[in-house]
Amino acid sequence: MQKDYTNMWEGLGLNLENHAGLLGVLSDAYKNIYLSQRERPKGMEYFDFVISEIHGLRVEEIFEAKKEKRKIVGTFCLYVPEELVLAVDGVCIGLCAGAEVGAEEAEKFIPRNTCALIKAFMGFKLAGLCPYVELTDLLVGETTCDGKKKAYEIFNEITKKVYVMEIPNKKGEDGKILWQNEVRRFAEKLEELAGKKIALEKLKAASKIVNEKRKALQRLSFLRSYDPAPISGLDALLVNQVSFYDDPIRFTTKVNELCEELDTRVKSGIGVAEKGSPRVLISGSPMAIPNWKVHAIVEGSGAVVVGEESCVGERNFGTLLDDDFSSLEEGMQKIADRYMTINCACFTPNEERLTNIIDLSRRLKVDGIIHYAIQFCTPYLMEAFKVKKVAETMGIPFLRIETDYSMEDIGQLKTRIEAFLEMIEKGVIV
Ligand code: BJ8
Repeated sequence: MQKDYTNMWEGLGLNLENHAGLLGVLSDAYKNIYLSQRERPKGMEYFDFVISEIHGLRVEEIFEAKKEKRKIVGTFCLYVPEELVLAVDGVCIGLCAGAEVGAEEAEKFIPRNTCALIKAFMGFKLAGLCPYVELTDLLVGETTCDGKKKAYEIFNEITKKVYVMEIPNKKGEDGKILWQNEVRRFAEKLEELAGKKIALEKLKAASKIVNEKRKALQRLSFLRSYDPAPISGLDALLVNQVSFYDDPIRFTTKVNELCEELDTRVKSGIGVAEKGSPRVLISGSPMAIPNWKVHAIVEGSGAVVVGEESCVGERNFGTLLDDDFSSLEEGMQKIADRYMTINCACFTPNEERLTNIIDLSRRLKVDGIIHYAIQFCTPYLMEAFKVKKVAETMGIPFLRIETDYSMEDIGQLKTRIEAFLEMIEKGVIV
């Protein structure tokens, strides 16, 4: 029997009717997509529980953290250094949303042809659906794509708590200097917010926590290179999605426990799909909860997703921070360096992303690459053409998908994906 959180949601000013509708849709989708999978690892029970409490237990924990005077920092992008938030005893919550709710509300403030991810974070707030955004003390935006940059101006008018980090467009020396200064400026902002200075020991401890989380996610990613794959792409995607808002220490423990179970499965040759099933890499725009559409179609068609070259995936954990530093200045420098290794399509040039796709395709023994871009996401739509060339050079079949959060195109996507998988099975390169 689940606890009744109505009073808490009401206290946060949520629209109870809209909110009940959202939780109902989410719960149905979860049952249909997740709980119907076969051969799920037992370790996924924790993540099922986290989703069943998506606006419950974790929100309560954050309430408790606030009572202890800890600051809650909401983010929308991988470039925001989590280590710095933890170093002032803050709580870092990723706020991107993957559902088409509140879009109508959002369109009163931003154009219709804005990407679904931006519409969703605006819409969730405007329709009174997100307890997390209400609990935040600071919302951190960033100058990545044009849509986000401009949306944050409007979001600040609505929430009055947006702080924007400037991200350079290029990774040359000037860009790096700009970014180092931005990391220091963000640290100062957090110190001011929390009313405390970042101590070296705190920064080192925070760096270790975040690195351990990355290592656990790397471990999960490596396990997906086995055939048969010991875990479905849907489940691995969920773990990655949860990484953005769960308590980082508990999350790391649970991912490592899951990986231990997967180790055993690998040794016994147990998988979620037949050995030899087509192995797909999804590459492109991020997929926030509950955006499970493409994975569900691919895996429902008999293939297995073995990796996500995405911010909800490899771009989030691919590089560790060098946490061997002995002064605050050195720590800041290393943090800035680590975050500059993220290969977002907002950078030009962004050749490192292509190199990463080649490496991933080899390591995960990929049979096909599906490039996924959210409609109106110009950076990833543009880069899809370069990714296609890379796939062609490697002799890997390639499919480019452009979609949003709606379910209207499911039939059409299913037809295209099934045809693509058939081509993989026949060994045709497109
Ligand atoms: S580091 S991918 S999280 S910016 S989907 S809002 S890019 S139009 S989310 Fe991103 Fe940071 Fe880059 Fe990752 Fe714009 Fe595209 Fe929308 Fe996007």
